[in-house]
Amino acid sequence: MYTLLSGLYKYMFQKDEYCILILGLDNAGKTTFLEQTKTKFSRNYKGMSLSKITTTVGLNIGTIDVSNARLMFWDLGGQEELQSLWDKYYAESHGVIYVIDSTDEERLCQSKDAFEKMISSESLDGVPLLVLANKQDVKNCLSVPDIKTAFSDCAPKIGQRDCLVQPCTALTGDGVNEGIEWMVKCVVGNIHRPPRQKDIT
Ligand code: G3D
Repeated sequence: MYTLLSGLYKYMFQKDEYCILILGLDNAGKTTFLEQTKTKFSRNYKGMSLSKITTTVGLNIGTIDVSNARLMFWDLGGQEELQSLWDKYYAESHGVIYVIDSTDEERLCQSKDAFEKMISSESLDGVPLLVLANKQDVKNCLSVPDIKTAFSDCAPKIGQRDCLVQPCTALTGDGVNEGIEWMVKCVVGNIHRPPRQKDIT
């Protein structure tokens, strides 16, 4: 009887909560992506004007509900001095969204180094990685194959983890739904990182 009642309570009043990190160099479009995600997935959310977003210093957070899952996003600052804080969040995270500025060929190598350092952390073993090739609206930007080639020597470190490189334009929302839906499917199916149970408020 207790099991039945607690199962019913869980079904009605609890969600499985997953923490998703949004990482990448400064100016990659992390905050724009987060705002676009909240606008698309939260009913009644009135997003801030995307043109007013400035680069992340510190931490932006956001929460969305998709089916029975609650995704809590932590958008961390990407400046070099802030990257040293990223690993403080790894142990708690269920997924990583890594945003690349596809127009910034000059800093692509820097972005790859930050990505490689991040995936080398044991605390992220088994965590799904969504890599967003952002700013695809800009003419002559780097394509997904260009980015895959530039990041190809990271492949052994990615290992068996779920990983998707998704073209995206955070500014217009293109590719946002596909990326989030993929991430939800991966974190829900990931037996290595069980969710937290959260009462619905
Ligand atoms: P960050 O949080 O990674 O630092 P932001 O990045 O979200 O603050 O975005 C940095 C700049 O990139 C912003 O421009 C923002 O409008 C722009 N941006 C983000 N996503 C896209 C995109 O998909 N396409 C284009 N063309 N621009 C994008 P400003 O001019 O405010 O610095």
